[in-house]
Order: sequence, then C-alpha cells, then structure tokens
Amino acid sequence: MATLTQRLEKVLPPIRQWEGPKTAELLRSPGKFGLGQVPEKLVPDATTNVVCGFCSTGCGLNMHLKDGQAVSLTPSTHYPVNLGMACPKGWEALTPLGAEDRATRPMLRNQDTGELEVVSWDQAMRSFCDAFKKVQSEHGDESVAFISTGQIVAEEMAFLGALAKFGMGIKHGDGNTRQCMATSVVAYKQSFGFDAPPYTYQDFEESDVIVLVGSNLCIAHPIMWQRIERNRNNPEIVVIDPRKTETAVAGTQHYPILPKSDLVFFYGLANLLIERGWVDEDYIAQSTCNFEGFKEHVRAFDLRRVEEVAGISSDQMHKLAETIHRGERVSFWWTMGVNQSHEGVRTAQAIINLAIMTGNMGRPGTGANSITGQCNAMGSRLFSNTTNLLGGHDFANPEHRAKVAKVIGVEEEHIPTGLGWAYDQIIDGIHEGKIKGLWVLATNGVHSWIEQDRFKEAVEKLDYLVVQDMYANTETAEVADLILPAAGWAEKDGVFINSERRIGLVKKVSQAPGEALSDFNIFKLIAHYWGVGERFRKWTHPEAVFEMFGHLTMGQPCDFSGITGYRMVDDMGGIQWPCRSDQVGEVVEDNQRRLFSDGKYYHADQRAKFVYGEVTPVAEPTCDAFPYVLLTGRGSTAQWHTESRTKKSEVLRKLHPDQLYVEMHPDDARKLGVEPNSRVVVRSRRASVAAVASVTPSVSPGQLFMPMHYKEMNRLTKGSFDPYSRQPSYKYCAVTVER
Ligand SMILES: Nc1nc2c(c(=O)[nH]1)N[C@H]1C(S)=C(S)[C@@H](COP(=O)(O)OP(=O)(O)OC[C@H]3O[C@@H](n4cnc5c(=O)[nH]c(N)nc54)[C@H](O)[C@@H]3O)O[C@H]1N2
Ligand SMILES: Nc1nc2c(c(=O)[nH]1)N[C@H]1C(S)=C(S)[C@@H](COP(=O)(O)OP(=O)(O)OC[C@H]3O[C@@H](n4cnc5c(=O)[nH]c(N)nc54)[C@H](O)[C@@H]3O)O[C@H]1N2
Ligand code: SF4
Ligand SMILES: [Mo]
Repeated sequence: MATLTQRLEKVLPPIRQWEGPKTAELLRSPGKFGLGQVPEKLVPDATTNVVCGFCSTGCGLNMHLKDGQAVSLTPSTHYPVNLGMACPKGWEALTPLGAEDRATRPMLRNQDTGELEVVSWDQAMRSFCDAFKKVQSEHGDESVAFISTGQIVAEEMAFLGALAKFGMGIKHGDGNTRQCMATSVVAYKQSFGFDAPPYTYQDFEESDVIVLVGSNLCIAHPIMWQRIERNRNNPEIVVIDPRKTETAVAGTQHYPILPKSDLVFFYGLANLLIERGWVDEDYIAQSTCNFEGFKEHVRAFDLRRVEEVAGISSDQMHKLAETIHRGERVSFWWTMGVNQSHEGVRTAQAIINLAIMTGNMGRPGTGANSITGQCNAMGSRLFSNTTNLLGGHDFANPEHRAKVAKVIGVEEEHIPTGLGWAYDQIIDGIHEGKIKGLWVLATNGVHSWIEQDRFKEAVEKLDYLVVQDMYANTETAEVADLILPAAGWAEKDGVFINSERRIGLVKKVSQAPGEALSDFNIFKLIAHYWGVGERFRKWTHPEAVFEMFGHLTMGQPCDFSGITGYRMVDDMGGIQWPCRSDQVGEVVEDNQRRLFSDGKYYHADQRAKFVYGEVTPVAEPTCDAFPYVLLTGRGSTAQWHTESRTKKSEVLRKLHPDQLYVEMHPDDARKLGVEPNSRVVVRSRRASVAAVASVTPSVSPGQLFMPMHYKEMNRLTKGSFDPYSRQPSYKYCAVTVER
C-alpha cells in the first residue's frame, strides 16, 4: 500500500519540466525584459528557472535537472532581477536541502519520558487537533495562536491564514514579517493609502543620487548593490548609518548619525531644504496634502539641534541638502536601521516626506523605497491574513469580507471582523496565561525574537507547542511538543513576491526527504483532521490558490488579475504588480514598472500625505552602568538569520567567523584593555554573553555591533516596540563590556 506521503504527493501535479521563457520571442524583443540585455541561448530542456528562497531580491536561479531532480544551479542570465549574478547563498541554495539532519518524520514528545519520538502523520495530526481543541474548549478560542513567516510561498501563507482564522477559529496569528517589515507597511498605508513600495530595480541604475538609510546593501542585498554598480550616471551614493559598513565604504558620502537620531536628522534636513526653497512646489500642490503642517512641525529642528542629537555638523547637513537639491533623479532607500526602531514608522515617513516634497516620485531613478528582507515578505504583506484580510483587504469592512468569502468559497460568518494580536502581544498573552497553544512555522523565534530569555520562558508556559520546519533541531523545534517535517524551497510550487513587487515562481525541482510534506499538504491534512476539509475544498493545489489571488486582488492597488497562471509568470521572467487584464500589453512591452508615475496615490483624495510626529526617547538609554549602545544586524553575505539553513553548507561556513563576535572601536578597546580577538563578556540588564572582540573603527566609540546569526545574541536585546507597527527595536539597547 502506498504511504501517506506517496498518496499525498499524488494529488500534487507531477514534477514539471518547465520550459523557461520563449526564447525565440525573446530574441525578437529583448526590450520585453526591460533591460535591453541579450538573453542567453536556448535554454536546454533540463534547465528551469526557480526564484531564490533566501532574500527579497528574488534572483532567478537556473536549476539543472537530472531525472527530474535538481543536481546543480547557475544564476539565470535572462531573469530581469539578477542578470546572471548570485550571491554565495544563492549559489549554495541546494545544499541545505540535502542536509543529513533534515526532519523526515513527525515527532511527538512522550509525556512520560519527555523525549521526542517518531510518530505517523495520522498520530501527529490527531495529537495536534486534539491538543488545540482541548485548549480551546478549556480556555476559549482565543487561547491558541500561530506565528509564521515571510519565507514560504504565498499560496501556503494564504492557506495557513485562512485555515487558522476561518477554519480553526484561531484569532491571534502573526508573521515573522513583524520583525522586519511591519514599520514599512504602516508607513506606506498612512502616507500613500496602501502598502506599496513604488520602485523597480532599474531605478538603482537610473538615479543620480542614491540615499541608503539604515541599509547595508553590500551584505544584505548584494545583487541590488550590483545593480547600483551598473549605474552609468556616476551617482552620489549617500549612506546614513551609525557604522562605517561595507556599503558606507563603497558609497561616496557617509553620515554616521548617532543611533536612533534619524527622526531629528531627517526633520532637520527637511527644514533646511524648505528654508532654502529647495522643494517642488508644483508637486506638493498637485499630489500631496498636509505640507503646511509638516513645514510648521520641522521648523523646530534647526541645525544646532541636529548636531546635538545626531552628531552631524551643519556643514555636512548643507552638503547633503545640496546633493539632494542638485540631483535630478534622487532615490531614497531604507531597511532595518529604520524599521527596527522605537519610532520606525515616523522615521520611514520622514524619508517618504523628503521624496514627496522634492518631487522625487514616479519618475525613473526616484522613489521612497523600502527594501524588503525575506524572499516572500512582500507576499506575506498581502496574503498572510494577519495585518490585513487576504489580498490587502480590511477585516472590519463588510464588503471586503463578502468579497473574500465569495472568492475562496468560505461562508462570511467564519471571517473575523477585526485584527488579532501582534507577535509581542501573543508572547505577552502566553505570559499572562491567556494563550496556551502555539503553532510556529518557518520561523525560529527562540533564536530570532527580541529579549530571548523572555521568549523561552513564555514557550515553557505553553500547554502545547507545534513547530513545522525543515529541521527538527532548530532552537524552537528543540522545545516543541510536536514537530511537523516540512518540505522546503524548491521542493514545492508557488510564488514569492520580491522587493520590487515582482511575482516570481518557485517550482518543485527536488523531492523532500522521507515523509516530509509541503506546508500546503500539511495544511490540507490539518483541515481534514480538524473536520473542515469541505470548507477548504477550493484549496486543491497551489496553482488553484494562485488563481484565487487574481480574483482577490481585483480592484485593489495590487490587482494582478491579468496574470493567467504560473506559465505566464514563468514565461515573462516574473511579473510586477499591478498587472490588471488591461495592462498585460504594457507588461509584455516592458516588464519593469514603477508606481505613481501619474502623481496619483491610493488615498480617497489621490494625494500622498505628509505624516509626522513627536520625537520620542529610546526605551533603554545608556547610563554609567551600561554605557554602550548595542547595534545588531547582518554579519556576512554567507549567513542567513538563525542559520538553520546556511550552516548546512561547508562552503558558506568558511566565509564567516564561527563564533559570536562583538565589534568595538579601537579607543574603547584600549580603554578597557581588550586585545583584538580576545574573549569578552557583553552584559545587558537581561543577560551576559561571551563573545570574541573584533576591534575595528567601523563602529564609533561608545557603540558596539553584534551579528544576529549566533543564538545567544538576542539574550541581550530589550523588548521595545514601535507603537504604530509593533515592530521590535532590535537595534538599540544599553550594554557594558568586560574583559
Ligand atoms: N546575508 C544576509 N542577507 C540578508 C539577511 C541575512 O540574514 N543575511 N536577511 C534578510 C532580511 S530578512 C532583512 S530584513 C534584510 C536586512 O537588511 P539590512 O537592514 O540592510 O541589514 P541590517 O544589518 O539588519 O541593518 C542595516 C543597518 O542598520 C544600521 N543601523 C542600526 N541602527 C541604526 C540607526 O539608528 N539608524 C540608521 N540609519 N541605521 C542604523 C546598522 O548599523 C546596519 O548596518 O537583509 C536580508 N538579507
Ligand atoms: N538582534 C536581531 N535580531 C533579529 C534581527 C536583527 O536585525 N537583530 N532581524 C530580524 C529579522 S529582520 C528577521 S526577518 C528575523 C528572522 O528570523 P527567523 O525567521 O526566525 O529566521 P530563519 O533562520 O530564517 O528561520 C526560518 C525557519 O524556517 C525554516 N524553513 C525554511 N523554509 C521552510 C519552509 O518552506 N517550510 C517550513 N515549514 N519551514 C521552513 C528554516 O529551517 C528556519 O528554521 O530575525 C529577526 N531578529
Ligand atoms: S541576493 Fe538574495 S535572492 Fe539573490 S542569490 Fe543572494 S540570497 Fe538569493
Ligand atoms: Mo527581515
């Protein structure tokens, strides 16, 4: 008899030999890919393009197949994102799939021995559903929650959100994108009326001034940096980061502002531009609102205040203002240095305000551009069913609920009318005994969440923790009651949406090991065992869900109802939203587009709004006992987050230090008597952590930097959050360091 895995895999479409783009047509019209490059010669039958499963750049990787199984890969030269380039993670993307420690069978903790034991899928599903239903019957529907990711395909993300909220009565669920993108989402919604990063990567090549704020592009998005390198305008590259990062060194102007002084810095810069008359009056009049209030607000931010708070002199501010004024095509880009802040939303909006007041929107090489993190963070922003109802809709809006119900075939009464809790509120809820069951998938919170010890304590209080992951030995899986083994990237079909809103295809080109199932099939099983299989009858396979996306997005700013299916996505080399049916011709003509070229935004009055606010203090300022600011972030191009995947590659392991290290300025090292490469202890109010001292002038005196990839790191950080986005402020806490 066929195993359950075999039976389930049968309901999936077979491994497809995708053909790649229609090469002959491409040769006739290379402009279709927007870049004028000559596409590679005929793609062999056994090669197919798959979008990379690490970062949000969304590079195309050519998978070379043997017997339907990927055996090697090369970066795709025809894909409009990466043009033949890939970073080390991309080159090594197949290695983690073949790791020996993949989770291959469900494991359940034996209540008597406390050990994890292999069980069948049937036992696993019964245990999961019984345990969650028991918690719900004893403590109410609200007592179970899920925490998901920006790393699974959008079809799975939508299925999870729909199943949990419309099928299992789970009210509280959040995504790992809370750690990462929530700030940009809220900032865009308030400023533009919809969560819509407006750019296309071609803008990197067309700007004459590129302003990077809190973004270490060379390390975190190396292929985007390569796109800057292709820029022929000899651009000014302005880097605003407290550290002299690889990107700051490669740029042309570096402003090492004091940590978390961004808001004062940008308000001061706006005030200076206004005082000098360097604003675009026409654009402000035609396309924005609230400018007078903003102008009044920033008057209080004179250059003396900027120097005092941000440590940037008035001469430097004049230089920066002149650079922006002289630029004809200025683009502003930001990442985690902005988003992970106690006032991230207002800071992101301060950047948006600079772009709209100088008219740097909608034209090639311009924009207020948030760079996303994970491969499918943008998919999660639209389809995770957490911060908005599927497809960028509003839970509170009855018309939206009716539309979604109709498209996905679920009765309207099952759709909640409000939002659930954010990630930090779910953790608080566990501490307060309100949440007793937690389902964590494709994220490793025990390592990555802020103020780690508090997260661990929370998890210990749970009645039941389910972890659904590719590996059974992540920090989170190790403390689970039930582990569900999942297929990973390239072991299943679906789409990711990258930073420039490009929908790209992931294909099953590799067989998941043992009994591991795609998350999609795990959700189908859960629906069945929960007794709601019938409610999700339309969710047969990933492409059926993708078809629903077309209907879900119809009439929304992200409308991509013109995309007919996976085949079209594949043939086109990915497609950016929006792509309504009346836009298909446009897309075929030039497959890269930016938003707001008509100066019209998504608010009812079609104007972008100047949004601003008061400057607020950080949660944990430095003091005599903890005199150093601890900054955190990405350490190398070879490391991905909690390293459950990248550490499986010997090649990648060689490219970074194997122990946690802390960067400190030579003056501080001298003062403390710390020798380079000696062992030190970094201590915060929450924990002490041992690290190797990396003595370098890339950090300023009084500041330290630690990479997030080592598991102890987040024991130090302090749980504090932006009040509008509830995104954690990972990049500021007070510590001391000792020999
Ligand atoms: N190799 C690699 N690439 C990745 C990832 C990875 O784990 N490894 N992760 C991906 C993900 S999910 C994300 S979200 C992105 C993150 O990409 P980035 O945001 O570019 O990376 P980070 O290193 O977290 O932070 C960027 C910079 O913010 C600076 N910063 C800290 N505090 C402040 C401040 O107060 N103001 C300003 N202006 N800057 C500040 C830091 O010094 C740091 O250099 O990277 C993606 N790419
Ligand atoms: N101090 C500090 N902490 C930070 C940050 C920082 O800058 N500083 N950055 C934050 C940011 S921006 C982010 S995005 C987070 C990232 O934090 P996490 O999301 O926790 O990090 P990952 O290591 O990417 O975890 C993803 C997990 O999903 C599993 N997985 C991969 N693919 C699949 C799949 O298809 N299905 C299933 N079921 N599982 C899969 C992997 O094995 C891995 O265990 O970290 C945050 N933490
Ligand atoms: S830059 Fe990002 S998407 Fe491109 S190969 Fe590297 S990890 Fe993959
Ligand atoms: Mo992220």
